[in-house]
Amino acid sequence: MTPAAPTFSLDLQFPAVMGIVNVTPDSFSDGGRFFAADAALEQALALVREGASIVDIGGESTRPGSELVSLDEELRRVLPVVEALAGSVGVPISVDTMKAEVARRTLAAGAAVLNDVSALRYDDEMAAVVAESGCPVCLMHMQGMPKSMQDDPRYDDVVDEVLAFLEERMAFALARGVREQQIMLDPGIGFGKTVAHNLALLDGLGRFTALGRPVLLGASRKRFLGAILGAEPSGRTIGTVATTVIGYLAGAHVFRVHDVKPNFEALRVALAVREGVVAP
Ligand code: 7PJ
Repeated sequence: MTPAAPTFSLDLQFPAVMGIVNVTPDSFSDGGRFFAADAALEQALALVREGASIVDIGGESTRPGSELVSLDEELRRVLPVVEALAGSVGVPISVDTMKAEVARRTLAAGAAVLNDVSALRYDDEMAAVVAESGCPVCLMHMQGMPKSMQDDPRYDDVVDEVLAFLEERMAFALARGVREQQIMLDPGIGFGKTVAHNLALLDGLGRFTALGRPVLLGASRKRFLGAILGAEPSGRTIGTVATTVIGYLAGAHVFRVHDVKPNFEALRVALAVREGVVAP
């Protein structure tokens, strides 16, 4: 079967800021799912005003120690939000999911990018959904699964091993009919990694561009920043901006962040320096 034409291709203006839209159970606590979808829409529009050129919607927490949610629950969280955003948010909608059925249903509702933190390993049908839809997909490295991945992560050489993993997942995707142009790659900061592993990956990020595909960096407010700064998540914004600039200079393309405005401003300054791009 010939894959459908992609609704959105990866020839984004790089660097791109991907704004995180949280769809957590808490957002449902005061007023039901309609209001949750409404609040998510407001949040997404605000992120786009601040400079996001993709928004990422996730209904299953993949934070360390978290339990996976059922298909029904994930759909209940994510689908109304994608429906509310599609056609009104003005930028491509990415869905952070490991489940083929969530991918299918949200793509049908107007999502345009899949962000699979399992890199097509969790659900056997995910590769076929990606191949048939033709949509961009992010393949991310994770050692273990969220529930236990921080228990005792070990590597001989974290950069070598994460690179080899992403090469293998890319080959797997291609063998299942995904086209190379659909693929983005992500070292998976915080996913089965100690502070030292995360720092080594950030320091070695330049090596990931050798894989020939856009690199996505997701370091926003993560625990290794707390370990360096002694700060709670809300106090990790400037630390996150530092990772964005480091990532940009190392050749990363997409920056998945909570705080769009400061990260976007830092990227504009970095872009002015490196590319001479000056625009208000
Ligand atoms: C990432 C993600 C990441 C990609 C999360 C959090 C945890 N997807 N989803 N990369 N992190 N591609 O935001 O703290 O780093 S959820």
